[in-house]
Amino acid sequence: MDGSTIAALATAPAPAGVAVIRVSGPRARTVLNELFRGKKDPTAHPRLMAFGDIIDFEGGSVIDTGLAVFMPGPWSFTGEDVAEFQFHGSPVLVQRVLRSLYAYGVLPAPAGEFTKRAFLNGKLDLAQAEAIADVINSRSEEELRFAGEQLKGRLSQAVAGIGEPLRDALAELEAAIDFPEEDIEPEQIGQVSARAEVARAKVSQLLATYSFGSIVKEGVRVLLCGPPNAGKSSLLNLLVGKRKAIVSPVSGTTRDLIEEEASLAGHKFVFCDSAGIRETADEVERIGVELARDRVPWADLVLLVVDATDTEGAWRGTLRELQDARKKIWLVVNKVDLNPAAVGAIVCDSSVCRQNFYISAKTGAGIGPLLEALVEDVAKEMPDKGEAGEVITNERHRDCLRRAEGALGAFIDQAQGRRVPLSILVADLREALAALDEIVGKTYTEDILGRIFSKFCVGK
Ligand SMILES: Nc1nc2c(ncn2[C@@H]2O[C@H](COP(=O)(O)OP(=O)(O)O)[C@@H](O)[C@H]2O)c(=O)[nH]1
Ligand SMILES: [Mg+2]
Repeated sequence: MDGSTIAALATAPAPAGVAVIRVSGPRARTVLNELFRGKKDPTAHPRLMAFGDIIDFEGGSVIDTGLAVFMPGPWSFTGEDVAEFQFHGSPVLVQRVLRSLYAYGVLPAPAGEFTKRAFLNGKLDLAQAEAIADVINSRSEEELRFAGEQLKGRLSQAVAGIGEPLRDALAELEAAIDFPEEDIEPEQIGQVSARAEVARAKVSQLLATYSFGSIVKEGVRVLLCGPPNAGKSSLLNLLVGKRKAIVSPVSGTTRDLIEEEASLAGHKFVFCDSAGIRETADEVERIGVELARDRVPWADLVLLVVDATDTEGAWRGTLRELQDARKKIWLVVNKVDLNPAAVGAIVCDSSVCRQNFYISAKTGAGIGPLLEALVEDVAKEMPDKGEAGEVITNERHRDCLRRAEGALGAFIDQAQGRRVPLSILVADLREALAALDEIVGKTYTEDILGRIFSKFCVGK
């Protein structure tokens, strides 16, 4: 921190009932003295709202009437002196108040700067700071629940619980290096190794929650794939409940990838429509087909949409491609209104496609079972609502845990035969701990902080 005083709009930048501007830093107190005039002096009554006029620093006119509050550090969110103004939520007023603050010498707060200062002042750890962004950005109940738990420190405690026994073990081994004349007993190594085993198992357990965690956060990714004109775009529109993709009898209409989020029974899904896969001379369509192929690895589930009137089975080639990519595939036979005989006749072996559906995107027939199956499929992966343990939803955390897992594995391997010098053993243990410490920010670099906080919104 550079001792600067910063300000930003904390509420959304749009007309609203109220706007909140937050100021943090050593000059927050004098900001209130100079730019707020009320019956009561907010700095004399910390944490109590005062009513009065917000003053323009240049010219001294009244910008608006509103509320001001002073929260002295270190008992504030950032740990610094904080002032907040509440006034009428007009973007024009917001600009005027901010301009006045800047004229007074307060600096515009970069994205995430308030939370970054809170972290640097020890008000919360790094995983909790990240959880604030997750809480703000959560778009489903499920997502909010996990972000809330992380904000309360649940993940941090779990990580600390894994690290503490290792820290003690490391201290013992380091002591043995410092006094090489007191040779370390093999039993002692064995004990440390046992502790490392326990830690590694817990790390693996946490890592295993990531696939589920990312589904909660990112949504289940469903790719609609298949020959041109099968009805992929029609189905996408039905799934997301709006006209998102162009539907047309002209085959090869969809060229771009069309992505749309939808919530089904409280679970987040991302559906992606793509160009029909076929050989084509049309340059633009060919690029579309390429995009569709490149999108396959992205998908958690591929809906292979085929036309009920297509008796040639031209889609079987695409199916083989998907199989090679080891994807979870469901066959969706569309347009059964045109060819009811296709029901049960056009099939995909259950060893290849997990499920077969027969629908009409035109009449809506068969859509219900497809939607139910989608929801059921995610619900299967959800832990019990009541006792969800710690869940990893953040890629950075996964990366740290993977490194910890690797280092612990190396330590355990090496310790077994005691084939390597103690100093190398100790290095592995240190690395594992450092990786765990990174999760909560016990160790960090400016680079890591930059990456995390730049994703925040301004004013948080
Ligand atoms: N009869 C009938 N026509 C359909 C059905 N689904 C789509 N279509 C028509 O098939 C054509 C191609 O549909 P579209 O969704 O653009 O297919 P895409 O190329 O796979 O995206 C359009 O004319 C649609 O109106 C269906 O279930 N029944
Ligand atoms: Mg289309």
